[in-house]
Amino acid sequence: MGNFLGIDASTQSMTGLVIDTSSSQIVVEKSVNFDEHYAEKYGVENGVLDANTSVVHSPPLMWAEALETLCSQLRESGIDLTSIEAISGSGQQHGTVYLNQSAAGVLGGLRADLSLAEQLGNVFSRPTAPVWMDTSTRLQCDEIEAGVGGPQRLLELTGNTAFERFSGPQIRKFAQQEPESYERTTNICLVSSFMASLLAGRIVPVDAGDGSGTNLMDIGRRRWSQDALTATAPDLGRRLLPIIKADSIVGTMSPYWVDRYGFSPTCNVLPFSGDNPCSLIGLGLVEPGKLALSLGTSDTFFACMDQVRISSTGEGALFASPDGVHYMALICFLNGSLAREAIRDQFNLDWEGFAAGLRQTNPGNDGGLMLPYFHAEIVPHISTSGVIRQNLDPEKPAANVRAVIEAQALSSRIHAEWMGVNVQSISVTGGASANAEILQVFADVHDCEVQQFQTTNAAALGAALRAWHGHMTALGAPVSWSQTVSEFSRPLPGASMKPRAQAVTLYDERVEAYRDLEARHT
Ligand code: XUL
Repeated sequence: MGNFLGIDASTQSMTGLVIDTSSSQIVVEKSVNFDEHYAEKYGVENGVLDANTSVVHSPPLMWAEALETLCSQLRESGIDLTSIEAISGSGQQHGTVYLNQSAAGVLGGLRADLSLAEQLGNVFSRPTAPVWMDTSTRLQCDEIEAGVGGPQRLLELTGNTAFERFSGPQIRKFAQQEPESYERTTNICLVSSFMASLLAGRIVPVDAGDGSGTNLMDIGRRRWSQDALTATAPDLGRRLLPIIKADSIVGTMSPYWVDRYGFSPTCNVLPFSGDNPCSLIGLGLVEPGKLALSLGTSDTFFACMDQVRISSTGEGALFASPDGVHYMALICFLNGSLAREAIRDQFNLDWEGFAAGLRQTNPGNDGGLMLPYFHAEIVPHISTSGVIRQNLDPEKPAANVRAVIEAQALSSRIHAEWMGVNVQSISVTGGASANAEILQVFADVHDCEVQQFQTTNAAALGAALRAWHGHMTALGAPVSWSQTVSEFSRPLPGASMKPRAQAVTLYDERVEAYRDLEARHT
C-alpha cells in the first residue's frame, strides 16, 4: 500500500498521475503542455516539428525539460514526493531516440545543481527523434519486408507488417541517410525507455509492449528477432538492450531526482511501456472481450486478446500487453484530435462551441460526409493530406463539427471489423473523452454503451498501476492483475452514453455511404 506515480510522455504533453492504493484514489494529476511551455524555445507546434510534412520529429531534450517541469508541478501540488514507492510510465509509441557513447556516463553522473537541459545537450547522435506521425519510410518498409522473406513472414514473426511509423523502418532510414551519425549511435531508445533512463540514471531497456511497436520483436518469444534486426540496419542488435519484462524493477530513482526534487532514494523505477499498452491496463482490459477507444492526438481503438490475431487488411497493429500474458489488437487513426482541433480552430470555436455544434445538428448530418485527412492517414492508408467533403458546405461550422466526429466514429466501426470482437461496450479515454456529445456519436454508431472513467488519462493511470503491480511482485506480495485494476478502472457511475435506437438505424445506413466514399478516395 502506498503512493505510485505514472508518467505519460505523449505527443503534445507530459502528464503525471499519483494513485494512493490504500484509499484507491487518484490523488494528483498534473500535465505540462509542450506548446504552452516550449513552442518558442524548441519550435514545436502540437508538440512536434514540421507536422505538415511527411517527416515529423520532436526534440528529446524538450521531453527531458518537460519531465523536470512536471516534477516541479507535482511537488508544488503538495504531494510529498518521498511517499512515492515506485514509478513507471508510458510513452508515445514507435519514436526513437539516438544516443552517443557519452550518454551512459552523463546519465550516471547527473549533477543536481544543473538542469537536464544543461547537461544532456551533447548526448544525442541525432538531435531530433522521429515520432509516430512520420510517414516518410515507405521504401524502408518494403525493404525490411523483402529482407525477412516478404510481408507475410514479417507479420508472422513480429505480429505486424511494416508500418512507416514503426521504429525499425525509421532506424533503417537513419542508417541509410546518415551512416556516420548511425555509426556514432551507441544506444537507440524508444520514447518510453528514454524517459525511464532519465529517471534511473542509466540506459533502461524497453518492455515487450513497446518492443512490439518496432517491427523488430519476435512476438511469440517477446525478444528481438535476429532476422528482423539483420533486415533493418547493420549491427543493430548491439545498439538495443535486451527486451525486459514490464514488471521488472530497473533500479531506483537516481540521486539527481532525490537531491533536486525530494524523491525517496528507495523509490523503484520500472520500465515504461507504450501509451496504448498502458491505456489497456488503465482501462482495466486485463481479460479479453472488451473494446476501448482513446481519443488523443491519435485516436486508437483497441482490445485485449488471448491469442495473436492478425489483420489480413494490414491495417491493424498487434502489441504484447504489459500484463505479460495477453496481446493487444489496435487500429491507429492519425487524424484524431489534430482533425478535431483543425475544425475547432477553423471556425474559431472553443470545446464548448464544438459540443454545441453537435447539439445543433442531427445524426446523419443531412447527408453531409467528410473524409478528415487533415494530415496523411494511417488507417486507411492515405499518403497525402486532403479533406474531402460530400454534400457538406465547408463554411458551415456546426455541420463540419458533426462531419468530423461522424467520420471518426464511422471509420472506427469499419476498420475494427477484422478484430472480430462482438462489441458490448466501449471504455473511453483521452482528452476528448470528457466531451459527452462526442461520445454519444460513438455510442450511436457502434450501437453500444460508451463508458467514461474518473480520469481521461488512462495511459498515466495504467503506468501507475503497473508501478504498483511490479513493486508488489518485487516485494514477494504479488497482487493479481484483476485486483490491481478493479478499484481504479471502474466506469464513472451515471457517465455512460447509451445508443439511441433511431440514430443506430440511421448510422447502419450511413456507414455504407461512408465506406463507399472512402473506397473512392483510397
Ligand atoms: C499507435 C500510435 C499512436 C502513438 C501516439 O500505434 O502510433 O497511438 O502511440 O499516441
